[in-house]
Amino acid sequence: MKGITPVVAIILLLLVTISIVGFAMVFFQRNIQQTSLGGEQNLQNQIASASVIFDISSTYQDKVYVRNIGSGLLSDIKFYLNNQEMSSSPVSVPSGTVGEVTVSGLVISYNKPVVASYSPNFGSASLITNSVFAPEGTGWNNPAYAVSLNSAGSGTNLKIDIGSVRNANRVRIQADDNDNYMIEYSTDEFVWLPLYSVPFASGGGLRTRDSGMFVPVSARYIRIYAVSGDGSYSVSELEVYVALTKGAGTLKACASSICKEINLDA
Ligand SMILES: [Ca+2]
Ligand SMILES: [Ca+2]
Repeated sequence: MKGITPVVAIILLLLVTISIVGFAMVFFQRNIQQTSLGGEQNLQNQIASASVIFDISSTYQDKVYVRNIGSGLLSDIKFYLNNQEMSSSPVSVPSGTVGEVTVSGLVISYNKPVVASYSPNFGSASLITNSVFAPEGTGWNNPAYAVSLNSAGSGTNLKIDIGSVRNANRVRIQADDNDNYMIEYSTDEFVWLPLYSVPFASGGGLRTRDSGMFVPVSARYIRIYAVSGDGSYSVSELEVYVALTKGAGTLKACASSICKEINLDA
């Protein structure tokens, strides 16, 4: 083969070598940059988490008190009750202070069995614990959302079994607007005590009423019946909230991958 002289071959070889070395240098440089960036990020994360030191000092009903014993501002905490995440109010606790956080959203009635003491004219009893509220103002007799209470009086009731005795401190109910209902609680299904007298509402159709916080009661069974109104009664949801008191289980708070737990039953 005559085409390529040794000199040209050497030049070609040199060019190939130079370009390989060049590519390799660019490649390694990028990797080194990425590695050092990653290292810096890790270090920053470590410093951030090292400055987050806190503990749960106490709880009351729906309030959690967290003490910031770290050097930085304590924010962005998540709360869990028995590993179920709760929603919570924004937190901003300066170093060396105790901050109050309101937690909510922990409903103990979801998907719990409901027994009707009668045969509903429309809807099914389980609709009141399926965690679905109708759009406000939905027709009172819409069977996709509401179950009828065929008449007034405690004998015509819907009864929820929470499954064990829990500390309830709030109920939220959606029911026909122009009626008064009674919610009662029991530990044994025999002795019933008043929990919340559901007031009349306005606006028409299914409307939500909220008891707000009350002093926790021990309850396993919750029942609702109509007291008075226009004779047309229905309920679409009944939420029972748990209080952060003895019997509630384990409360966990997590911030910057550090978690603290307290056993409320202890
Ligand atoms: Ca519902
Ligand atoms: Ca009504």
